[in-house]
Amino acid sequence: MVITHDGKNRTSNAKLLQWVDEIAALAQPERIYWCNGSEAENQRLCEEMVASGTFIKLNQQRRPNSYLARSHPSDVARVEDRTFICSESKADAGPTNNWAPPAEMRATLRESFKGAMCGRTMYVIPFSMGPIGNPIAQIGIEITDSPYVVVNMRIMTRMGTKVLDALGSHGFFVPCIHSVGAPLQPGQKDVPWPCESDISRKAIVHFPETREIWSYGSGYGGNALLGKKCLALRIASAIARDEGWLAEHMLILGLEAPNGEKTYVAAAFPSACGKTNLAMIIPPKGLGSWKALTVGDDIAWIKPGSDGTLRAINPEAGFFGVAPGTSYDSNPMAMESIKANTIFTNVVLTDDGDVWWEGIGVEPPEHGIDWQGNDWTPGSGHIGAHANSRFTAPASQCPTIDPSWEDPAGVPISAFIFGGRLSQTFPLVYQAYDWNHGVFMAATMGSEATAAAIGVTGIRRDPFAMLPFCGYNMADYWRHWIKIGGDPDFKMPKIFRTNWFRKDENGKFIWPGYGQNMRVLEWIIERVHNRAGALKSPFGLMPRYEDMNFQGMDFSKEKFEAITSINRSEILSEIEDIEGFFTKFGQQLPPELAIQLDEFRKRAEKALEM
Ligand code: O2Y
Ligand code: MN
Repeated sequence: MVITHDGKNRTSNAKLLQWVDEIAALAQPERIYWCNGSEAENQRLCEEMVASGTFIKLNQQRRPNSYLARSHPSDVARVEDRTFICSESKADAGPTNNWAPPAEMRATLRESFKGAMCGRTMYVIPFSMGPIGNPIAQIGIEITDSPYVVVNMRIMTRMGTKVLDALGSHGFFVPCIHSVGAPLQPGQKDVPWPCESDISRKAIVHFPETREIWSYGSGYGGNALLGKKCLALRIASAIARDEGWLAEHMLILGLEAPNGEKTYVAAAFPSACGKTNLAMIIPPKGLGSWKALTVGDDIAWIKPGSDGTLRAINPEAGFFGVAPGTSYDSNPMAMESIKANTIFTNVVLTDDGDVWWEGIGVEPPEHGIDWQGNDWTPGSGHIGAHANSRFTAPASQCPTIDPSWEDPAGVPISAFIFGGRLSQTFPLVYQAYDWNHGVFMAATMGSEATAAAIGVTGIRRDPFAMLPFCGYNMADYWRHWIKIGGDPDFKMPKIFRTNWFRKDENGKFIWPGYGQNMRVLEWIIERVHNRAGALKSPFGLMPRYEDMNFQGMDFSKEKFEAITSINRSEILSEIEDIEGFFTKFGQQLPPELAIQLDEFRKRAEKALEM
């Protein structure tokens, strides 16, 4: 076995050295390479991947220093069915996570990893989630046999030798072990995207008690870039519970009013609700000179500061965004962020060496190569870019990145916003009556399911947008939120719910969304600073027409009423549906949430008497 780069000599962390040796003995790589995170290393790996067929170098004039990768068609998204939380007790994983006994899972993983890296290089990636040295940051070490993972991790995290320096000889790190699960026999030719073809052997496994991650069989996204969903959410949520902070699936946005007052909000949405667009929102011209600044687009770590405010950091350093639908209309700042130094995965390659996807806002090329590597034309009868195709780009390239985005002290959060994609029942925006009501609003959020079999309202519940990302029992997670909010030393943010997606009787969206969402944010900010009016409703405190700023926008009172109206039978089905959802959690359900459901019912019944 050949060991290259001096990383091994750069750390005296005995635990790290022993662990790397142990994994190497198990996975049997041909070489071990300690990543230093340098530009030269990155260039070399990219060139090697061009040579091996994993990467296509894009036109350097159009997309400098950018590459396209095409995954295997079986390896295009996170594999939730094969994602496990292996706590000692099944109850600690809860009813919404897959669980397996840790000892049994360890035995399975050892079997899978035995010789899994034969013929490949084993990369050791030291990375930090959060700015290096930040007291909130967590160090992870990912061992992987995928160079694609290395170059993506270099964008998504702070990575390299400087992390080993920060780790020191006794520092704590989260061990993250990853293999694509495709060992090479002597003389066997590699493929551009190696991965385990048997889906039942793929496994993304978290051991929350020992803070370990093992991922086998997939090279894609959250399955393989282990700093993101695995560490920054599943493992970090368990650490946060134990240490009294919050690890959340939230964007962080700074909003500067025309008078210069700055307010930060954190927001959680299930997928397909325009979360990245909101994280990079451009306020509409008619509204006055508001400025919106991005701190993070996906994950927030939130800790009480010494003054009791909740302070948030973005633990990531890059964006791993969905390409389809991203355009200069929907998200100009994302488009600006991906002009260079970007890795694209599963989009269309144009004949002039650039990229294209459905919803990019420019005409499709007459001819291109689709995400599966086949000739493609607009008349081919199928989409060119995979629906989950991605771009990986440095957050620092976002023109509206907040000057405080790497501030070790984090930014003070004044409001939490939760949303969903719901075509009826739910008003545009409402505020929680108090903290526990806000936890209830977030615990019951979700989006409309395509198959209405989910419940009486057809809502697929995604509490706090954390359903696939909570590293422990969801009911205990709710209890943790209730506990944090009950601490008299903390100044708690106000809590809101939004729904941009309500439709009229003709099935048309009533609210235009995108930049106009800033008007909703403005009402939220005015509520935070106790300056805007609101009306009591069964859902919560809602704006009246006159409480929102529609200056420079043609939005009639009738439309406003249509988007905020409350329907008696719909609200009763919602209550019934929540009751069924809560039943899943049995005795573990925090009594505070049962009380909130009761209060909701009482408010609705009172409104129905009218
Ligand atoms: O498909 C994947 O592997 C990634 S999923 C993802 C990526 C970036 C941000 N959010 C998500 C998500 O599923 O919430
Ligand atoms: Mn996400």
